[in-house]
Amino acid sequence: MKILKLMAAAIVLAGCSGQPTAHKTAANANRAKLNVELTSDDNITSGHVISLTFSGADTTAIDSARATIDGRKFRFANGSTQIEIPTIGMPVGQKTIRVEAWTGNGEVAEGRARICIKSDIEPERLTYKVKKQVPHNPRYYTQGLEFDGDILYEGTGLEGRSAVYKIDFEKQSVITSADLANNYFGEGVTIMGGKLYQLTWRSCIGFIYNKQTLNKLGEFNYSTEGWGLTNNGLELIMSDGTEKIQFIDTTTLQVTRTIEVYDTEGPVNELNELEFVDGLIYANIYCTDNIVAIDPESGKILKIIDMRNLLDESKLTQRVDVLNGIAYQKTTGRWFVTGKLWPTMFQVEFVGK
Ligand SMILES: [Ca+2]
Repeated sequence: MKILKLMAAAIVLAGCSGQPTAHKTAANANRAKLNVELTSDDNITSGHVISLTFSGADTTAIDSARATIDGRKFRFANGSTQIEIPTIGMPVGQKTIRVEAWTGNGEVAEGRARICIKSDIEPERLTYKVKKQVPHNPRYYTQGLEFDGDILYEGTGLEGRSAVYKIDFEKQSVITSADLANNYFGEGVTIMGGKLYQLTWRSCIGFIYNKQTLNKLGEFNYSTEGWGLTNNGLELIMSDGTEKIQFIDTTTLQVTRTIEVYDTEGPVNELNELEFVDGLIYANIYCTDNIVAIDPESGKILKIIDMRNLLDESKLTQRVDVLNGIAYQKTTGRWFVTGKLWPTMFQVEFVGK
């Protein structure tokens, strides 16, 4: 009978433990280990090829082997312990490559390697022009900003001051609002299917409201911090302060997939307030003047918009915090940007540098 040498060794070792009947089961549960070695760099650019080889098994006993990355499977040529895996079409980010090898009797050996894929796209560099300035309540610690027709919804943070506001944008008047309990720090908001969803920062809980009345309809949970929120009409799209963006099914309220956001240098973290426009996720990056546009499939950054000097702080008498809040009004094609405690909301146009 053909058998992997390491598998045989595992069974022999198990035999020394004095539990003969459990040998096979234990060996199968703890698969024999393959050493997987990258022969290409472990930090590569999207589009390049991952090369790897494995060892640690009797290769003459192996009937077939495959590598799995991001759920995609690549079969090794018969008898080969080397493979080249194209990365075209793969999302960027940290990946685990799993290699499995089978013998004729179905026994398996397994090993893993880690790799990081960076973006191959040099982002378009943009800046802005201010078209108009409108007042913004300087008491609002803006964490979520989104239009629904003529209505602007704004979610605010800080413990004891967190709320969500439904605002008649033209009249600049609050139609209704809902306060969060004092122990919650409000974060991103988004409107989908007649409901408003709101995140909290570190409480791992989100709230669901009727968008008309702001009466609370329910809650949902997540395992990370909550930062920005938007949606693509099908799923909620959420940032958590890292380079990751999670997609949440609104029926099950479970995370369905996650992307990692990278530029050509590496991961871009602290993605904060979000806006989904024309198939791209826009995110302002915490404590910077940058808004980035992200491909929601690959995680690659396609545009970087430099928002430096948007708010002239020299004339301000009150304290302000960082830029946070992007809202695109679909009905008029207007972009608005503001910040935490800013007295002004800016209608802007993004232009080439
Ligand atoms: Ca937004």
